[in-house]
Amino acid sequence: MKIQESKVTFKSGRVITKYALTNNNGMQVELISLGATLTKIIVPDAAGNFENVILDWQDLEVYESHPGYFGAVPGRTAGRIWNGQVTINNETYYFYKNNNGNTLHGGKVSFAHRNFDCQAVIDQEGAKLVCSYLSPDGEEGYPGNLQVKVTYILKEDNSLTIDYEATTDKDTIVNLTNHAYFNLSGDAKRSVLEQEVYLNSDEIFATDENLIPKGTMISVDDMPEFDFRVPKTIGQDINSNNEVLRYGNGYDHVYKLKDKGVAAKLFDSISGRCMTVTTDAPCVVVYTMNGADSSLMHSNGKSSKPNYGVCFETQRPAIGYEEVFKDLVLLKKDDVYTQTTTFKFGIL
Ligand code: G6D
Repeated sequence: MKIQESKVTFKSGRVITKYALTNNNGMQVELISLGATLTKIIVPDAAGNFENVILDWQDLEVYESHPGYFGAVPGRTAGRIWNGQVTINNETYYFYKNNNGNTLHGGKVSFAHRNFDCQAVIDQEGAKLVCSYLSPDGEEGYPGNLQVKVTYILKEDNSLTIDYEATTDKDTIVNLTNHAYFNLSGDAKRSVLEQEVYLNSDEIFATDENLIPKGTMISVDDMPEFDFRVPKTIGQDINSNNEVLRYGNGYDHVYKLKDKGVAAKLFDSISGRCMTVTTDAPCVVVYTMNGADSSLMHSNGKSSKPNYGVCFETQRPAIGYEEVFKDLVLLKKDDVYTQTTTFKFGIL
């Protein structure tokens, strides 16, 4: 195991730190302290070619404010909050409305755009990066001083585990995830439309046209476009005229997981790469990058294009109409929020 680190100073004067964690098989994970962001995951294909399997930006300064949250930890609450407000203990808190009159991924300045304090260490578990951030009471409208810790662990079995932990001194809401855009072709040489997905889920949260949960569920038996219980390519149904699919202009929906353990799998038959996602989170948002800013360049030298990445954002549900599901993202004073997710890479 090896860890390298270096400082980068942005034009804004902001100083961030870059990290590269490498295991003894040659798998490499690169991160930056800004947003506790994953910038590269480099794994071999069936022919032994080591290539990056997540989308990252050529210019690191794009990460300072990009609304795609590439590889970052959005927060204080990943996902959406209906009408940008929540009532806790009879007090109503108001958040910045940055998405169709609702709040998305923590509001105006998400955790994705905050610089974390990171410590690198190698121990018996693997190569670790422990990223901490103290979100002050009232930041982005949220109550409570929230101490956040996100730990990335690269292991010798070619897996990357992300452990999330948060504590607060006042009842608040919290919902953390990682917003990496995966593409197993390697250096995003192809779109993800021909890559296959498996999901351990029978139902999605029903939403309105702005992807706000309504409080009910939809069985994938009734909407087979969303059924990934048998692996199928992302492109098979993505352009169907299903109304719910069109709300997201593709997949951008919260799946309720059947149980803890394997949540999802991603396969690329051309490169031979595969990835297994396991989590103790109750849900996963599958997002197929349904829009892109073509003026921006990924590190492969190509401009950003839709459907060149797929996200598996393991998390709790969003807060929907009339604050439905808010109890599932509540964190009481003196309780501890935890979530752990592992991405394990292999060859078909
Ligand atoms: C879009 O609706 C999607 C979100 O789900 C996603 O997280 C974001 O882009 C990056 O707003």
